[in-house]
Amino acid sequence: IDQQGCVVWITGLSGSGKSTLACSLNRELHSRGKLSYVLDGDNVRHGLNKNLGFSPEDRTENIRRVGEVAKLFADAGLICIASLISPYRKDRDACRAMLTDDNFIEVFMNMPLEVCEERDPKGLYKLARAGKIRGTAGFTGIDDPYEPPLSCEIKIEQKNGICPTPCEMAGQVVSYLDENGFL
Ligand code: GGZ
Repeated sequence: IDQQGCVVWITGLSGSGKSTLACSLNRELHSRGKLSYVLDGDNVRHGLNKNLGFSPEDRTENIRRVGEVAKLFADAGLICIASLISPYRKDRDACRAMLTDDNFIEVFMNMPLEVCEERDPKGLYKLARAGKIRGTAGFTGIDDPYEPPLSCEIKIEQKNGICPTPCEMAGQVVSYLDENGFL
């Protein structure tokens, strides 16, 4: 195999476009004949992490487990795309520390809360604003913190108030991977 594995770690608020980017990027990589695999928070929480909720401790454990699995994929030579809110900086940094620094590519979905809340694909922000999210944990961005990266490899953001398309977002990551010898 001549493929150098890595982890593309996508972090950001609910509704910021993480899963959309992950899916678009995965498809683009496959079309280029590259092996990749998506670990999405929402999916992983149905299986591997079904015993975890949204308390700070559970989010930390969620990120830790996904980081370990992502590392295994990268060791196997795949491009592993992890898309989770991963709200706490120390948890993302711990995942970075599991890998060779160059092999951890942090992608920050720098979308304003208002944009994410306006999209509200699952109606969760509305529930959160109404104080109707089950359990004791807060909802990220509303009553639970999101700590943006201090330095990240890639930032996805609006230009002149316009959000990039899934294709443009994937293109940005593909360019980075290409320039850094992962393709
Ligand atoms: C944040 C929540 C919560 C709370 C349910 N806070 O946008 P979604 O709906 O489809 O994806 C979100 C998902 C977050 O899972 P992660 O594993 O990515 O989170 S973390 O990294 O913080 O562990 C959201 C939904 O679950 N969801 N309750 N209280 N998001």
